[in-house]
Amino acid sequence: MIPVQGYAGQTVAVLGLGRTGRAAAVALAEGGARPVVWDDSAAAREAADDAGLELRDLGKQGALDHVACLIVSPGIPHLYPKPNPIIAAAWDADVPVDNDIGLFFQSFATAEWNDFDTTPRVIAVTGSNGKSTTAALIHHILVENGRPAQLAGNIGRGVLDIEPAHDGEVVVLELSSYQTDLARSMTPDVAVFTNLSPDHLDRHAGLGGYFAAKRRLFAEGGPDRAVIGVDEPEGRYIANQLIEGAGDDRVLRISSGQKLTGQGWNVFARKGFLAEHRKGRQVGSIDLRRIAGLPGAHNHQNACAAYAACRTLGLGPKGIEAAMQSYPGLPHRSQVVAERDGVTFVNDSKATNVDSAAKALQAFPRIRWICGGLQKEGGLDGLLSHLGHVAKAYVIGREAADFARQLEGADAVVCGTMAQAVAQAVADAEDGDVVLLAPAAASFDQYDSFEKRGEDFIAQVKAL
Ligand code: UMA
Ligand code: ADP
Repeated sequence: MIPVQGYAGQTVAVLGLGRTGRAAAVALAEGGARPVVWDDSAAAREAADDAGLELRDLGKQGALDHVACLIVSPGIPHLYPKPNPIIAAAWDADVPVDNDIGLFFQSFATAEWNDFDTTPRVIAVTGSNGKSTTAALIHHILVENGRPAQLAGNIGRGVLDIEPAHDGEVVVLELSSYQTDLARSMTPDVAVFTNLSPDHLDRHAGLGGYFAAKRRLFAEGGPDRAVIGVDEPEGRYIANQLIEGAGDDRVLRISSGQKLTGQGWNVFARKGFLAEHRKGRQVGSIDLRRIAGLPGAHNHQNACAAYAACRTLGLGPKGIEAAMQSYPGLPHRSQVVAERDGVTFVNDSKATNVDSAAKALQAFPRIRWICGGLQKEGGLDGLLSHLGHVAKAYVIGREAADFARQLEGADAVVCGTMAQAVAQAVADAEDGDVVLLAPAAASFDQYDSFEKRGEDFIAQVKAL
């Protein structure tokens, strides 16, 4: 774990006791602070008590007196849709509010680094979609090329839970908008922005608030190198804000689909080929079509982002390509789970929003599409122009009928449950079809998480 620096001898309050809060409390204590912790769930409080953490009801009058800082978990909405009462009390009492990401950046570098030959680096990845894939791919490429590396953040491991850095180590962090929104310090060496599409709008009071939260990663002091997806205007805006003039290679632009012709440092994928151009000349290329773990144009965008981030650390194109060949993929993202009688079953349960599902629908030629669940704001209109490869949609979820009704132009059948959807899709499937779970919705109407939904899909497929 990373002992937190800067709070020795002081009381620090921790709100939320999931993976983030528990790791933060332990790391604060290790750094000499006195953590006092709270969670709105009685079960979480009991578990913390059992683990020897000091509970304090942070909602009580005076609970924040003499508290140096309040550390908040990402799953707790602080401002929208309405202010959290404990966090609002901290604002009123002038208690600084921070999160584990802020603590990480203020604590990562230590005096030991003076003896290192190579300073440890941090690569932070944000964006609406492809964060986990890009972060995991960067980590895989580094490890395969003999560079010590650790992976943490939104991908599932609290950032303070990692080991202190070794000589030359690279820490790869996936950061969500919930995390970048609150962190008081964010100083990665390399920051990556994959893309932007609407998500988590209620939490950020709309797309502008959501983008502003992500953009903070590039504003706080600015990374040494920025890898920016420029397929949306928001990415082009960030890239422009960072450059000091044409050809400034502190910014690496990436694209899936566009040929980037500028004088700077560009990495783009077109028709399955990745190309790296620097100062107008091609310096590297990869045939991505042969890389099984990264199917579809959306994964080619992730490949460009990971390639670019690794190039900033001096890795060569050949070593990067070899590592991509062995990238195993992440569960629930374009995950091939079975092949049977010429039909391929793909679990993309993490496609929880319209944009990610639309990308999955373009990755395969003929699709039996299992979709539906708890719809996000904005409706399904963004999907309608991407239904060309869909032979039939099999809709699950409590509001399956409403979901199916919105899929104008598609042959859609209301199934309700995963078991029924898989059974019907299999009954209809022909040689060469892909049965794809890409729900375009959250899972919480029927499951605890997208992982549980994906596991149910796999179980139904295995049971065939
Ligand atoms: N809680 C309260 N009050 C509230 C809300 C929650 O006390 O109003 C408590 C809950 O009772 C619970 C704790 O807070 O005990 C949970 O905190 P949390 O939701 O922040 O969960 P963690 O376990 O700390 O996990 C978080 C991220 N969760 C969220 O952002 C919702 C994990 O990302 C991340 O992997 C982990 O930190 C380590 O960094 C998950 C996620 O869903 C995968 N992320 C979103 C996404 O990818 O779309 C952003
Ligand atoms: P994140 O961590 O940002 O949610 P993941 O890598 O976990 O991203 O992928 C989530 C879903 O988004 C996947 O199921 C896939 O369908 C889709 N996806 C992956 N990469 C991209 C991308 N670059 N653009 C759009 N959608 C993507």
